[in-house]
Amino acid sequence: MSPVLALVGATGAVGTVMIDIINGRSSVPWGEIRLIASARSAGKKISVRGQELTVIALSPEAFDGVDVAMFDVPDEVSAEWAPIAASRGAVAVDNSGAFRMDPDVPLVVPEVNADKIGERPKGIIANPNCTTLSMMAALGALHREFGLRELVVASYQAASGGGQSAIDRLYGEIEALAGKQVGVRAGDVREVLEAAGLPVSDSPFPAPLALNVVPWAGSLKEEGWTSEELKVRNESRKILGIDDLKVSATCVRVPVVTTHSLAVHATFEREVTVEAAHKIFAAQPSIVLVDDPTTKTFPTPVDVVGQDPTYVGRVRQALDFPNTLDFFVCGDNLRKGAALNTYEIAEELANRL
Ligand code: 11C
Repeated sequence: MSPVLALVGATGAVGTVMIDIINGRSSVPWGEIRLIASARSAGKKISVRGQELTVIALSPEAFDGVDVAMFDVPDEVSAEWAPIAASRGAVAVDNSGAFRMDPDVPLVVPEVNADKIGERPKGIIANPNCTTLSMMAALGALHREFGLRELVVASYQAASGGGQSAIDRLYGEIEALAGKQVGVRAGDVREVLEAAGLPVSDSPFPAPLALNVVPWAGSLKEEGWTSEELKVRNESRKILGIDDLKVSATCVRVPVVTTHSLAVHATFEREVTVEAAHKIFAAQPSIVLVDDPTTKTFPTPVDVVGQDPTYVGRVRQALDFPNTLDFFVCGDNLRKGAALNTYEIAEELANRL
């Protein structure tokens, strides 16, 4: 019998992208797709692969008969409900941060560590944070060839990583500032935003995002690091299976709607060349190499948004570090960074059932 797939959080931002991804597949292995959301959204009708499906309310019984349950919900909802889904016989594939660092929960990027999918004593598999995920296909491929030792990254994160309210805030700021000659004196952007009823105190970001960059993502953790920076460090180590990988990350929010970018400085055990890296990137189906410095061809978020692959460019051998490559990656944080990777894990599970 064909397996049953459940999508928890079907009406949320990532859930909506998930349905888009399912609708875009040429074929799917599922005999039934069940849409689950909060009681508030229950009863809503959503078209999935030509069928009008009714969203049902989250309850233990909603998981009966489900083989794979994908969770696109906040951490606390996953923490409570993924174990319930697992206890009802489903494999929970969770896109929240609730289980990522649990030693009994694999953290999976299929093209890097699909072998971990079978090791799931709790019946839960975690999907990484979108910032970490955006560089994993590239780093996994390079690591297999050259042995990764050290990673220094700066992220350029889109507003949508903060959810719909963060997207709305960016659009609101852009509208308030449009046509004004601002950004020329310290404080002038804040003044215009305040006059437009958009004080920074009401923003999901700790500073204006439009016409600006904001070196902060997530919450404050020990010694001045943010949660996002620590996720990049801890999750990279776990996915790549390098416990002692040296990592230093600075996470920055930029006025982009969707698609995270990262400037990566990666040091390997063995000497690397741009030519060898190009070959490795070109051979990886989930990577698109866009790299011609002579024509100033490189990936940028506006050209990558809405697409599945990770885009890689600006590949350079670091001048003063023979074993180090510098490169730039862009990945849609709602697709491969969230919904797509979760769905790829679910499909991999379906193949193994
Ligand atoms: C952001 N990366 O851009 C975050 C959003 O751990 O799944 C995803 C948070 C997470 O703000």
